[in-house]
Amino acid sequence: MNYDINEISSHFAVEKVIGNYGNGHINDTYLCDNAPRYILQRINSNVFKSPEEVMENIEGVTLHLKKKIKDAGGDPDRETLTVVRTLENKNCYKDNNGNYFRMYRFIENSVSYDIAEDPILLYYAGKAFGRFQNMLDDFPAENLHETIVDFHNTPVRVNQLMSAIEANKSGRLDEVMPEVEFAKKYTKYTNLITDAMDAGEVPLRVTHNDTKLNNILFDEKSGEVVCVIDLDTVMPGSMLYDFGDAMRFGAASGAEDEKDLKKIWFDLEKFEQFTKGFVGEMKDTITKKEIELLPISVLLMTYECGTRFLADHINGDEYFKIHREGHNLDRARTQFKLVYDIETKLEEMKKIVEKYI
Ligand code: ADP
Ligand code: GN1
Ligand code: MG
Repeated sequence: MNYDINEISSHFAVEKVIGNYGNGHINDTYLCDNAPRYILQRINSNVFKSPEEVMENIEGVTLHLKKKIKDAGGDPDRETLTVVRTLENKNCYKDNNGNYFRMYRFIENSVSYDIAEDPILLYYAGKAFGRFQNMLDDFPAENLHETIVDFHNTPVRVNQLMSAIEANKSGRLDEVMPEVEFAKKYTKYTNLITDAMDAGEVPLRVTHNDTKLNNILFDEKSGEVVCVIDLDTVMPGSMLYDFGDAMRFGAASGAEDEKDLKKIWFDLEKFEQFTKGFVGEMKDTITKKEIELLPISVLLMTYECGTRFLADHINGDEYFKIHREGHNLDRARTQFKLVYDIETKLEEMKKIVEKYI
């Protein structure tokens, strides 16, 4: 760490940084325990090559959302993020070592979940991500920077895995041959979403692109959704990315890094709850092709995430934060176990989708 976080927070006129916060895999997140409280983050510039563009997107998107929330009679300070500007009136602070920092108001009386014990949380999450897309359906997509190019382009992600295998930078390839074989076996699905998008059958929308359950804050008391957070990857994309990625994480029976794979399967009850919430919100604009691809999008986004974890393990853990040896490999294994299970449940998933259309 080549910065003093207390010195950094002084550029936002905020004191008392009390330490790391949350379970994100990308940014360094700190809590500032003032009254009011704040979240201070170092933006991961290995992942986001242009942090200024990330912040331009976030300011544009949150201003748009605040207006929509206000018009609907909601609380714009609680139902979306609020960027705190620096003393120099900038949306982030760049230090002399090239680190970028930003600050948000802390959303009080809220919790985020890594696993949903109660499937009803998935219903609220589905509604929230559907509503999020709806509120952005008139946001000018041409104003958005592509913060990570080809973020959910599954064929590109598979190619990145193949390059990692070829380079074998960490020398770990020999130990992961079963996972590599699994990844290769499933390439038959790789192009399904990108082909439908290229053919104009699946529309480009403004999407969140990182719809993990822990990127939603729930009200501590009522259990309902307060706010969708982690807006770094809001970009033009497909609704299928948001649906599939949310289910990859939210409908898993266990943690993303669970070592005991017997505890990992795809939970259809959670899938049903989320589908009910999401499709309910999106029913006015969802297309026939999107409906058809909803179940397979879950398999694809889970497969894609598995290939990313596996590639990162083979590359020597350059991208995702890890907290133990083999962490990315454990994550890849849960994703592949889920892919295997989802494949057997596609027909049932189709029936569930049809119920809510
Ligand atoms: P990452 O990109 O690393 O996942 P996030 O922006 O998702 O970073 O933040 C990490 C965690 O910090 C979130 O999962 C959430 O628990 C917490 N968090 C982030 N922003 C806020 C906020 N404004 N108010 C309360 N908690 C927050
Ligand atoms: C990362 O930032 P976080 O932890 O919410 C990643 C997602 C992955 C996810 C896997 C910018 O999400 O794409 O699906 O980890 N975000 C980025 O848990 O790469
Ligand atoms: Mg996050």
